[in-house]
Amino acid sequence: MQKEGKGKEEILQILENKLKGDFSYETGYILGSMCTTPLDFGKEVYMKYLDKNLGDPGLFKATADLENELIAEIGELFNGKNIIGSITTGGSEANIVAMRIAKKVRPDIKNPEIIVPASAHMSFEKGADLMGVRVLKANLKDNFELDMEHFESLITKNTCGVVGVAGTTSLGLVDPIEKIGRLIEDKNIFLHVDAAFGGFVLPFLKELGHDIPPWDFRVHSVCSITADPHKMGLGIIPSGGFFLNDRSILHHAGFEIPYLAGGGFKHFHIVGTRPGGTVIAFWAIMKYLGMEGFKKIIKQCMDNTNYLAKRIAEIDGLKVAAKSVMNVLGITTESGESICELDDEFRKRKWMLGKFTEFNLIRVVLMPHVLRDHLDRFIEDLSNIVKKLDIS
Ligand code: 0PR
Repeated sequence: MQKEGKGKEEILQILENKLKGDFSYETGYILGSMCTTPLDFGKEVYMKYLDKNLGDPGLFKATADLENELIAEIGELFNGKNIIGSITTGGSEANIVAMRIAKKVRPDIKNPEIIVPASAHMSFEKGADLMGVRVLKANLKDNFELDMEHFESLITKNTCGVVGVAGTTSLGLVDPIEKIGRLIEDKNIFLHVDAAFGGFVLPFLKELGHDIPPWDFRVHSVCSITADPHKMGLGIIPSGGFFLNDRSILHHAGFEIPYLAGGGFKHFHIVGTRPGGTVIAFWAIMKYLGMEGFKKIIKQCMDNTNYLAKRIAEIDGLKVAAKSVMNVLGITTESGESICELDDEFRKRKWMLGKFTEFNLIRVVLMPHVLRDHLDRFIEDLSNIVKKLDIS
């Protein structure tokens, strides 16, 4: 560390230079990210309240109340009643919290197992590693749908939890949550839905008239949901969400910090100190956009998704991996040839996409920062790459 402090202008200039290597959303090159730039109004609100610490709800009781109000409102959006939960650092933390609860509510199981679809996010493996739970993966069929027979065959007396994904990381597909619910009925098994991405897409798609099978608390057996503000909620990075339908679980499985907030306050968080600013910002974003605001954003994203799908269909040698349900699109080769070289070529041209080698697809996420103009540039490059690599 240097002895004397530098001037603000100088520091800002140094930072500007040092951070030049980062990609920025507005260029359109970030085409495979599930995050986007937060809504401007959200940033404004966040800046105003960034010193609030929800790790100590004794000091910031009003912010804690606001968080509960926000959770309840989102819970209603997910067709639940009296939903509790918290804004987390992201979907990974929310999924790990869910896994911990699934294990905790079944102390009778000595070797607990949680069944997840093969498409489930890495966070379930992290959780398994951290808490000594085995994660069993249910196969997908050739069309990327969950193989329900295989899923069912994995359920045993060791199963403490099952997971369905509403908006898979690779393709944005939605698992048949009702069917999963039926498999575990009356079995005292915890059902968690990972809607980290889809949580702030599906309710608005439904309002836009899309046929969306029940995936949320409308499905009786669903116990908890992950849904992230920092993905399609346009919230501050990082902010995820965990939503639970049974308050009584908090009393016997919540952590208690006896010296804080006068004691008696229980929570599920993994972290201690927690931002209040991200919570307040998302409360404000929801008030500001309302149902109509979110619908408009999702419609634009879906229009772009359909546009890209149409343009891909025009290119010989390539196809979409599956019909998009939401604003995620997989590109694969018609012949089954590997997409790895394709991804390398994209990266050389600065297009940042997601490469899923296990499914042989490249993921495009049509986030709100992606514009038609970016897509036209992308398609032009794509056509040239296909020619160069002689994909047919
Ligand atoms: N569940 C699902 C279905 C997800 O897709 C993700 C992350 C998570 C949980 C975990 O969420 P957090 O990353 O908030 O903990 N999905 C993105 C992905 O893996 C995360 C991401 C976001 C990656 C932005 C890159 C990026 O630029 O693609």
